[in-house]
Amino acid sequence: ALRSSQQHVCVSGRAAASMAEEAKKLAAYAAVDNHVQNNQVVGVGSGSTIVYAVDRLAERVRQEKLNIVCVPTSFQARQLILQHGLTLSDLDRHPELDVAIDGADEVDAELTLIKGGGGCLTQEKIVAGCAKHFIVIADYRKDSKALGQQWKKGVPIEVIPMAYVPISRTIAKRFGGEANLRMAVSKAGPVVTDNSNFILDWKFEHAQNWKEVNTAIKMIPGVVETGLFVRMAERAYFGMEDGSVQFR
Ligand code: ABF
Repeated sequence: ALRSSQQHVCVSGRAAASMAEEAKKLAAYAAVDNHVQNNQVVGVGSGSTIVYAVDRLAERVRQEKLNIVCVPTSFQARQLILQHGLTLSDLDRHPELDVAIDGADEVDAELTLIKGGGGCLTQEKIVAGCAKHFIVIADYRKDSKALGQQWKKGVPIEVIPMAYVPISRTIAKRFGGEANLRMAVSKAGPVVTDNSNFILDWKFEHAQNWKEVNTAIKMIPGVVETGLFVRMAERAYFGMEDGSVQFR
């Protein structure tokens, strides 16, 4: 009996995972098809959902002979752009982007985002901030009424390594909850970002005025950037369990 119930859990776990992958793909394709046009500069986000967006971009470049230039938000994004034979650029050459497309860890009703589960929040925020339109792609599990309902790991905050203890204490004292140093999976040391910094994950206790909190945390000496994206996203596409795509 034990074995059969374990098998059941395993099979339904696999089915859920493949449903989520399909949902990511639906959202990514919808964003690329609705927001990317010929002769554009496109910001390329990080994570697993963006992989489908880059697939679709490459497909459209091949099929429609689109002339587009891509600006990456991470080492991963850079590799994806190169592996797909897309044109790689940077903010020196293209400081203004037509559109940036990226994933998120959670998206609330106002399109406030938690990002940075993958540790690339600073570059992601810079690139999104340089784009005329910032479009989010996600599966149904990221869709939330209020931040913290879906993403339980807290708000990622990139910090200068020497300051992680005082920053963590200041955040807990002023805003409640706790801010913990993100450790590598091996637990041998902290996660180090593409910018050679550390990440704190702030587990907040209750809803906040995210605009104010974001500004206040950024003012703490040693904070590089927060994973709170307030009033930046113009639209979010969600791939749904039933195979549809919703947006807001
Ligand atoms: C990045 O990738 C991050 O800001 C966010 O943490 C994550 C989303 O990843 P996925 O698409 O794998 O859910 O965009």
